Amino acid sequence: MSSLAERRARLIVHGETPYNAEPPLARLRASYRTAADDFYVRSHGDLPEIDADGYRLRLDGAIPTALELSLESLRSRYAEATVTATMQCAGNRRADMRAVAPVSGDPWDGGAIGTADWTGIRLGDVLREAGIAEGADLHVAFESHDLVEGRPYGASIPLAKALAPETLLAFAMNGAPLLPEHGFPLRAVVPGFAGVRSPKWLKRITVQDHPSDNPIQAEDYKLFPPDVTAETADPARGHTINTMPLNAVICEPARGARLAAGSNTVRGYGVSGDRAVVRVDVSGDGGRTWAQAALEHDAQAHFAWTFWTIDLDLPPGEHELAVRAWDEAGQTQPALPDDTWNYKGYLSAAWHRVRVAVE
Ligand SMILES: Nc1nc2c(c(=O)[nH]1)N[C@H]1C(S)=C(S)[C@@H](COP(=O)(O)O)O[C@H]1N2
Ligand SMILES: [Mo]
Repeated sequence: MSSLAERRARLIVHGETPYNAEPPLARLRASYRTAADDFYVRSHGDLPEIDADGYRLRLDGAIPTALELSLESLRSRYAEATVTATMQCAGNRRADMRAVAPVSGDPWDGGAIGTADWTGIRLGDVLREAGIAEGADLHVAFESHDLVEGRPYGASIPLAKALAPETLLAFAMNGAPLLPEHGFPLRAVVPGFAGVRSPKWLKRITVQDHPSDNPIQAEDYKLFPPDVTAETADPARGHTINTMPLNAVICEPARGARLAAGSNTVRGYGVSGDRAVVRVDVSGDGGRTWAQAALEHDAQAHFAWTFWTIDLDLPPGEHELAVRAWDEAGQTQPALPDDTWNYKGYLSAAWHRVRVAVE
């Protein structure tokens, strides 16, 4: 395994403590499954180092008997499952929103996203075996080993999503044990939901009748209207971000690239929390005219991104490339980041625009 310092050197680092970094977009687009050392890292506190031998996961709350599971007992008691899914931060593409008006948080470009084969066990298997009352209006709260401002990281998901077959307690990514920064030895993977609901370094899972009261759940990762500011925001009135919206990004060419006149290949990804991406339009003239890109999607992977490619014939001059995806409900993305601006810079999903110079 490479060292964290070596992996860090491959990424665009937004912050050292907490450690936050994303891959360059061309490298992200290089493979449908993102290599673990090219996968963005979003952390709110420290990166805990956990000894796998002494590790225990605790399950408690609204289940008949509390459980303590070692990694070994977890692996032997429940069937192994692998899900190919995209993980994406609710702050992905925040930099575009920051161009409209100031926003809080790291200025992520389009790289706070990645796709992997996640292997683990189904959270639903564990909850059902523990005797969960299916169909009850309950929440599954996670608590982790990292500390955020002195308190363990915590977040929750509704019981229905916890029981869904795609939701995992994962110990491996692309066939290898999780890297320390991605949650070793065990993390939740909640496909289709914002990354914040997939806690890393799991310590405890509690079934309860209310969402987690951890600040990460109760205060952060809420969507507010444009007239709300940091001073006026009432967290109780913000919308909890779970399912991620439709989005698309141009990964190549890079912003500001100098290209030769003629045919140029444009590549990127499209993604949607729980609907299929059915069409991707690409424009060479800032959105006045569009052509359809060829799509590449793993048919088995409902919760994974779609790669797209198109050759555009570009005459000499300055051009603005733009992309917008369409989902199976016939919905598409807003044209401008102004349309969905919010002071936290979440869910930035307007047409992605890249200016290039053609000679
Ligand atoms: N324990 C813990 N889990 C966490 C976080 C964290 O800071 N601590 N960050 C969350 C957020 S906001 C995201 S986007 C994903 C990122 O996962 P990754 O770093 O493996 O890409 O992890 C989530 N799980
Ligand atoms: Mo995130």
